[in-house]
Amino acid sequence: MKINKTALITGTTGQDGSYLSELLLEKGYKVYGLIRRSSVNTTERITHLINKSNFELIEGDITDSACIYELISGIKPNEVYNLAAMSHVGTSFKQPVVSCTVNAIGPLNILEAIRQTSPKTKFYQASTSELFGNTDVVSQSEITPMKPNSPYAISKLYAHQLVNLYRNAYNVFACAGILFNHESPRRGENFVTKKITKYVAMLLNWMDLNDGFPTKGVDVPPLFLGNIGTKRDWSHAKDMVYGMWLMLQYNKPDDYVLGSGKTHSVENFLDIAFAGSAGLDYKDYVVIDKKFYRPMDINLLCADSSKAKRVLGWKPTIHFTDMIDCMVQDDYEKLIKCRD
Ligand code: NAP
Ligand code: F7E
Repeated sequence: MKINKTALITGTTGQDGSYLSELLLEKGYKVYGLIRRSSVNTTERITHLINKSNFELIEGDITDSACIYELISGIKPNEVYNLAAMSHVGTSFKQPVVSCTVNAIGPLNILEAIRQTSPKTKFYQASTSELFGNTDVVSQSEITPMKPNSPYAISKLYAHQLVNLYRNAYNVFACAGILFNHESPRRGENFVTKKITKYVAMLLNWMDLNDGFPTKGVDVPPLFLGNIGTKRDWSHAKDMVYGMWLMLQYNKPDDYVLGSGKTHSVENFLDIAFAGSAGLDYKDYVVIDKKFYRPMDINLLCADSSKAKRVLGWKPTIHFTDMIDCMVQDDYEKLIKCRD
């Protein structure tokens, strides 16, 4: 396949980075994936890409300005997608300095390297619906006032504002995708959706191997969760990475909200995963544990993606319940493989 563009993806080993790498490789890009040094293997989500000729992993860390400067001035990629982050909101309350360094200084390092050494490089920043905080606006769009209420969101607001600054002051083609929650079988283990689908898969596996239904605390441990009353706008990560790519293909840089426009509580998610996939009542298995509550949380998020639809032609294609089904199914298949 003819290679027509080069892209650098930070956060390649993460959920979105793995899907975006796949998408860009399919489109004929040469993809450079930034990977940070680790004492354990972090390439589980991209194992299937590692031997592809157009895919190259480069060791580095976005908090290291020297490393990022050398990388961007050396490759001068057509596009940079900054997906690297300390992405867990709950953890950001416990590690505020790390969250700030990675999520705010990281993108600053990248934008400065672009400005100084590769000004034609297009830049995508992973902004977030967390920027809105607890808002009175029913459906949040690009013009909704931002009231971030976690160290994660505050660090992301800094990066979001940088995108605006570099676009207006230096003419860098910089876009921010204000993405609402998105999930997939590749979702990180300590996000609420993945905790739930993994647990349901474990119950299904138990039922395959035993007669009847498992009893909490006897046959299986409970599922410990925090605040299940909050509401989120959930989409599939595959739809979202396509939207990221569309933003950088449009003829002018801008910010876009991406989300489904539908909101569900964590309790709804639980209901569908337990009843829909296993015919079980989540109340028989879930224990609320204050340990998973946050000092501040967002009660309700719901996207207004009409701009992305109108300008980019973007819309989500994977339905909420189908996404839950495929997450449970994937977790279940992983357990079946372990049986032999
Ligand atoms: P994720 O699965 O947690 O992936 C984060 C990635 O960042 C991992 O590859 C991680 O590497 C890497 N990383 C962390 N610190 C780094 C550093 N200092 N230098 C280089 N790489 C570093 O996150 P995700 O769900 O794919 O989300 C992608 C981006 O979108 C994040 O910026 C997130 O904040 C944002 N976002 C996500 C959502 C969502 O619902 N998923 C919604 C809105 C915005 P390791 O593998 O080594 O940990
Ligand atoms: O929490 C509640 C929790 O951690 C969702 C990130 O990708 O999306 C994500 O952030 C809700 C919250 O995602 C547990 O309190 C209850 O109200 O899955 P989450 P998040 O905080 O919405 C945004 C858009 C991002 O940008 C982030 O990077 O579920 N909840 N019980 C729980 N949450 C977790 N993690 N664990 C629980 O046991």
